Amino acid sequence: MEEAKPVPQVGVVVFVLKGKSVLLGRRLSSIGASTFALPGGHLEFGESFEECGARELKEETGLEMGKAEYITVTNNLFLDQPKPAHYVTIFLRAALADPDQLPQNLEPNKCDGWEWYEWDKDKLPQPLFWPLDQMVRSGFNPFP
Ligand code: 8DG
Ligand code: MG
Ligand code: MG
Repeated sequence: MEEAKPVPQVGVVVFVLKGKSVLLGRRLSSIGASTFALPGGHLEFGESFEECGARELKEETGLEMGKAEYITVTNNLFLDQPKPAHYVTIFLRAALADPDQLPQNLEPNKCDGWEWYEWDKDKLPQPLFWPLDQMVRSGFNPFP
């Protein structure tokens, strides 16, 4: 049987803000393996961006998302991958429902672990997942 023609997918990712820091984890998934990225995943049928962000954050870190808002969208081509991909990625920023809650690594096959990193281009971990790296290089700041 012929393989289905690839189509763009929608990713929703969350800048979880705590003080001056954001939550990042080193990816183990094939796209962007070993680079630091935000929690997030695929928008499911019928979900709002906020519902998706909250669900992915909970599934991946156990954290309860607090108040969230849309900040930007990017068009990301991963055409040089063994399985080429195209993501329209929605970025949210959110606070934690409980600022004292600690992140857990609930999907250890997909992520090396979650840590808070100060949003300062010289203090962020390297290498960043390239969509995030591009945003940092362009001077993007997720804080309101
Ligand atoms: P799921 O099965 O839980 O829905 O998916 P996932 O395994 O959690 O998906 P993901 O790769 O973490 O996220 C989906 C896509 O979103 C990812 O392949 C590419 C895009 N994406 C970006 N930037 C970022 C980012 O900073 N973090 C994450 N997690 N995904 C990102 O363009
Ligand atoms: Mg996920
Ligand atoms: Mg994910």
